[in-house]
Amino acid sequence: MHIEMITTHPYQDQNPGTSGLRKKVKVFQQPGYLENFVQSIFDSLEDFTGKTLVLGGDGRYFNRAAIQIIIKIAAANGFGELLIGQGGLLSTPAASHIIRKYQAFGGLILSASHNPGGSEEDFGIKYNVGNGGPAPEKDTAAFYQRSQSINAYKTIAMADVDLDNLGSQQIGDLTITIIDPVSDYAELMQSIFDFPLLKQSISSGYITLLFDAMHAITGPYARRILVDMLGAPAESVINAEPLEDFGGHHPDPNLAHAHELAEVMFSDHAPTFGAASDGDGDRNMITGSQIFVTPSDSLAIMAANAQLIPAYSAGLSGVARSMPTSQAVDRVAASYNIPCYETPTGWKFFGNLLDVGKITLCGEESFGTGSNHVREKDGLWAVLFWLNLIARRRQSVADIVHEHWQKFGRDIYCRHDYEAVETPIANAIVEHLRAQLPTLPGQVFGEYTVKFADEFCYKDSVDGSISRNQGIRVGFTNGSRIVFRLSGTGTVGATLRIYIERFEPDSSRQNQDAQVALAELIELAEQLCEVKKRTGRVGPDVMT
Ligand code: VG1
Ligand code: CO
Repeated sequence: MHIEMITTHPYQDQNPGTSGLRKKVKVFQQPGYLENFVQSIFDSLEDFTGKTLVLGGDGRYFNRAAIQIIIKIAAANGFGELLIGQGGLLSTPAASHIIRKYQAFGGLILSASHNPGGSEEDFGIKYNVGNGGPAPEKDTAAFYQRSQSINAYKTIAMADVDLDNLGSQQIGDLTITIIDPVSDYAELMQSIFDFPLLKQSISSGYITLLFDAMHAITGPYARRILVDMLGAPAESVINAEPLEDFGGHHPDPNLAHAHELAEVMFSDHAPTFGAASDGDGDRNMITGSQIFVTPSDSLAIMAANAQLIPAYSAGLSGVARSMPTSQAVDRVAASYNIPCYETPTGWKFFGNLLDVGKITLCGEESFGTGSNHVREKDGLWAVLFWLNLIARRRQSVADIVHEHWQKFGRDIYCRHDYEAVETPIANAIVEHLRAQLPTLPGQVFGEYTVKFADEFCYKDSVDGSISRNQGIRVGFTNGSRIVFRLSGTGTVGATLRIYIERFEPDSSRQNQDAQVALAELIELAEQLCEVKKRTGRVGPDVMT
């Protein structure tokens, strides 16, 4: 194997965000761009000679080309084995599981998640460490630092690898194995959930379901698990063929983007259960006939019912949620007397808590839930969790949700996103909010009195690391909250996210529409941040 050193010049914009480096495909196609970033990662890691690297992505445009480039760089850098999903495909949770199961050194996951794909759209790359989870901030900071001064990368001259046929081949000291992307993951799901019960519930017609794979990675996973293993009719999985451009849509599982599913679920021929996942398979949207379950509620309901699921029958050690996620799960944790941790946005902050067993379940308001079975959020896992719940409780999704609210109260919740805001305007909004923080506590706005106003700073209770500036919080004396933060996954301008919640303990008032119930807080959020005033916009681009 002849190793070549290729001279390169650094790019200054390779700072990973909430979940890896995400840019337009055209940016990644610049000479040496992908190569630099991959070499910067390898330069920052130690002692991986002869070890295993997992490689796969969500199948979007540039996935295959990127994998061929990475194979050669990994070979030149001395890895001993590459495990690559057939066709270059691996969902994010499956990649996490494969890293763990085969005790790999780490993995590279190619995805821009829910962002659109295609030659003019987005691409992304993320490094996951040996526990199967996203690299912690100290690592991503090191990758970025290295990328700013890199002047050469290592590669080898070799023919492209056939990604479509299963099996191993040897290139010098490197073994390259093409693996089935689904089977290890399907086996894991079988070990967590009650498959015989699910099969019986589905084949008897007690549960009817519709799963929208949004032409993204979960198509093959959903077909194998829901159709082949659990006996759902083939037409229960729609948009199951992964496409490089996701059929021209955003593979983003919310009511706006998964509208095909939403229409069916709110029609008079809705099945019992409907769900969707995103580009890389780590997000989930849960619906039932005539009902949408907010991700924050979904997390709380999962926590409250975990003991009905075989893998969690012994109970939960603790739970965690990202800071902007509603406090619904906190109420469950308090009633079960287990700890509840509040972490910054992004799955990497759950890793330590899961590793040391402080938590079993965790989730985010952004359609992400997961557990200690892997170190990523997991879309199909959440789907199976809900199916298992419905089968065990023999109740509709709506009944499960309403009963939960009656017992714990409802945290009425919404998120408003203002996308592609000019960066200077977005930064000015944050500065403006920051400047108000010291004067807000004690101020009264209608029925809301500010209890605290701060910028979230997280101290990891396992390794003591500190992450500052993780979003601006305004909390009120009645438990309501408004949170503002800038997205770390976008590729155009800045996205301002506004998260709003209010607790409603009175069951006669729990069935209100969230936008109506939160109208006063939504207005107050505008008063505080002035996003409409400063951008001239009339409303958010996306509401979830
Ligand atoms: C968003 C979500 C965050 C999630 C992240 C990655 O980040 O808010 O909760 O962990 O996406 O999800 P941000 O910084 O844009 O708010 V995924 O499915 O893109 O890997
Ligand atoms: Co995703």
